[in-house]
Amino acid sequence: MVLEKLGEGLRNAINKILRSNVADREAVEELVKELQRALLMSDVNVELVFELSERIKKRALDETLPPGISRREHVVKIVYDELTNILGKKAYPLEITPGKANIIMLVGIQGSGKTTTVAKLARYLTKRGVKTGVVCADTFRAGAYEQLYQLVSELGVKFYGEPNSKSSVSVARKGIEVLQKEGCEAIIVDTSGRHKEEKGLMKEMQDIAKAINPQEIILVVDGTLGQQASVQARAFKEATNIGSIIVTKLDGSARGGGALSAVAATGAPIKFIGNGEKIEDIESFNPTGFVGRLLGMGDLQSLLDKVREAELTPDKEAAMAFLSGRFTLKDFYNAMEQLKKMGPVSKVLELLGVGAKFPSELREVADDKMKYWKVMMQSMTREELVNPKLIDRSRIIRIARGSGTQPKEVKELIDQYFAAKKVAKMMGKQRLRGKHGMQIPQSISPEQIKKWKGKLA
Ligand SMILES: Nc1nc2c(ncn2[C@@H]2O[C@H](COP(=O)(O)OP(=O)(O)O)[C@@H](O)[C@H]2O)c(=O)[nH]1
Ligand SMILES: [Mg+2]
Repeated sequence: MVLEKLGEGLRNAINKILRSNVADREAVEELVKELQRALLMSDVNVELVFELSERIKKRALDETLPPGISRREHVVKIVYDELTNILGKKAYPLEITPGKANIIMLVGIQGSGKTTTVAKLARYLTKRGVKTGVVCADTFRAGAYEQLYQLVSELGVKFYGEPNSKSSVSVARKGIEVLQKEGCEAIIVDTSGRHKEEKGLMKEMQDIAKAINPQEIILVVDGTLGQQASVQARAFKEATNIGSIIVTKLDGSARGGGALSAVAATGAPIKFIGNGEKIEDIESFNPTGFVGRLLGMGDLQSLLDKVREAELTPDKEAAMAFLSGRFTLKDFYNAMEQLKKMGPVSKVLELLGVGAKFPSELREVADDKMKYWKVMMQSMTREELVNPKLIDRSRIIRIARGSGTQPKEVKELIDQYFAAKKVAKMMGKQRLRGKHGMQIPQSISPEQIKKWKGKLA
């Protein structure tokens, strides 16, 4: 399991707040303290932890709750957001352009896990149908050739190396040439990284890169370095603009959180993480999914879905006006349109806690019907739009003719409008509290009406 300790700490903190009755200031502060503890134990940078805590606290206490979401759920969502943020926000998948040889070169100091990762990547790509070859351009370390050969020998991966060569540049160049001829779409080059310091490492990287012109250079960083991993990442990021990073040994490393967050903070894209010695222990890195798993995704996914759905809720005032029954035909249309934009109308109404009370035809107004409504309304006078009661039989015929529709279709629109108005009015009278606690007042002030009309116009 990746970052086991950190995940455990975070989950404990989260579960505590989810089980509590309230997420008041005290509970939020308690949560933040526990998060801090877990993050610091995982060697996440102190300043980063501090910034993160402040943001979580501020957002948790200041932000308006999406309807239907409890404060505790909201807090958890915020923690999720913020953790995802410090791990780099988005995923950077490895891109292989088909029909040509994509040259990928791995660099990193000795022992960081390069050779293992070359083999892991070769397996990963082969599994995805990419014809892959590897080159051992580590001419320094005795046994480097053997090691890589062993690792990939059973993968159906092409291999090139020269056990007795002393020139990494020439082996790399030759290897590319040979594997290209063999039709490899991805050629992964292993290097020695014998340097203790970043400077020497960057120099070697540039020498080989000049000779083989790779699409991508990947720095392999040892995750057990914790936040110190960022020193290499930064030097690397400055030295190349075609670079990405793989953080290894995140299995069991107590400092992996520090390594990942510190590398992400340099802005260098983390493409994969290594989580074990075995050749299949690699995964493409996606901060969203990663944090989800750390926090125990099972429960979290439904919560996140719920919040996302709730955030689709229409503007509160507009919704209240809609439900007060004080809307014209045009407002009715606009409101329906607004609702439709937010997803299936029935879903939105449900969220508002009024789904069941709406006439079913209204809940399932099809898009094409809405289109007709628009044309019909364009054939109405201003007066009619504001006061649909005026629309009698002869006006209906006129509107139908003007809009190229059938009178019975016009009638249907008018009927639905009145049906909605009636339901809304009734609910207004009941001073309905939305089942999620949204208050719908009996009447609304003229200011409010003006405001929401402006919004819908
Ligand atoms: N636990 C663990 N060990 C790893 C991982 N990646 C590499 N190693 C180990 O780290 C050591 C050095 O790996 P190697 O690939 O030879 O590093 P190189 O010198 O950079 O080529 C080996 O013992 C590997 O088995 C990983 O993700 N998890
Ligand atoms: Mg090696």
